[in-house]
Amino acid sequence: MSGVVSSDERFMAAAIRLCRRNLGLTSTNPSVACLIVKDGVIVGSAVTAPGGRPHAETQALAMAGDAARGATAYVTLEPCSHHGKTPPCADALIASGVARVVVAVTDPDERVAGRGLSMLRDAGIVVETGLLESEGKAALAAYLTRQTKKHPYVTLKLAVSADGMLGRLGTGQVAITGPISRGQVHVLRAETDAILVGIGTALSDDPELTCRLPGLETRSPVRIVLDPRLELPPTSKLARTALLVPVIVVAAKDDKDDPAFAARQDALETLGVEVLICDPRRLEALLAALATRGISSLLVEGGARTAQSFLEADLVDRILLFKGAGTLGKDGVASPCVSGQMPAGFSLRDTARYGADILEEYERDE
Ligand code: AOF
Ligand code: ZN
Repeated sequence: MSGVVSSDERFMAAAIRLCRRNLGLTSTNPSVACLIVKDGVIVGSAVTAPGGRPHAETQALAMAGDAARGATAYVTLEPCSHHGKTPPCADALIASGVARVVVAVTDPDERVAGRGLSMLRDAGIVVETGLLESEGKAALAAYLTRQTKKHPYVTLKLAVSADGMLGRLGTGQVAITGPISRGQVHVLRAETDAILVGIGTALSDDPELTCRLPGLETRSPVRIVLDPRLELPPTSKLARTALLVPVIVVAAKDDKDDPAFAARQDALETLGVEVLICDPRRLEALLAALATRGISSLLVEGGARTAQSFLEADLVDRILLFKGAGTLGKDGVASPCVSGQMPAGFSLRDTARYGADILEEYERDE
């Protein structure tokens, strides 16, 4: 490798970084970024607006104004060609007079799927695609997975002690990682549409599962509890905050003949909790149901049994292993996977150090 980075790569890398800003905010729409560059200077830049519209290109072109004429547009996803809630971005790019469009990833949406690129080419614009494609795909993973597989992109997050434990039986939350790692987990929550735990974790830890970083409090994901027998107490933090940040409890059966079940359901629903009847052992069906509600990314945060069941069902796309420096000893609950012994089919993509902790990021092989 020469080590020389072209200016095209630098601008596309900047666009990919920018598009991450609205991850988790654009509903079923991907968070796309567009830079308009004229004579080496960025004259317009934008990311898909919260809610999904306007799209990135029209905003960046509006910022560039006349300077767009003869410029290059860098877009992380192929510009759209369809008349949806907004007119096609390909038409807006053509009308602006840009000379060249560089794209990272083509759009699998069947209304687009290459048509955006051919509209631009037919109008005489130079079009290049596939620049920093794997980085672009990583940023768009949630959207691409929902579009192509009809289920959310699943990230399994595990905080593991140096002796391979996730926590201690019956002692509630145990600090395994430090404050920098915990901040990173809250960023992850902000970027993700939904977060999921099993009822065991909900009962023992009474977690909130919200994003509590200053300024990002409004970006908490939908909170989901796998709760076959509907045991989540109405007094739990999750139930008590359900009107502020949505909570979905997934129960195995709608047992109308069981008055106790019906009473528990009633109590939770009164608090604003949604009870979704879907057998939690059929995770694939649950993920399909979540995707149809527009959930494109899911963060599985525990505990050991829930992690194990997602791994056994082969439904995990990415594993984030936060490794703490301390040990928990013999009363620990063992993690289903530890560094150096990851499930087959996953490869290490990245590592980072957060204070005394190490994060290892594994991705499912294509
Ligand atoms: C772009 N730029 O910034 C985004 C795009 O429901 P609509 O009309 O907003 O269309 C949604 C589709 O638009 C979505 O599936 C994807 O194909 C594209 N998203 N396209 O040109 C953008 N967010
Ligand atoms: Zn568009």
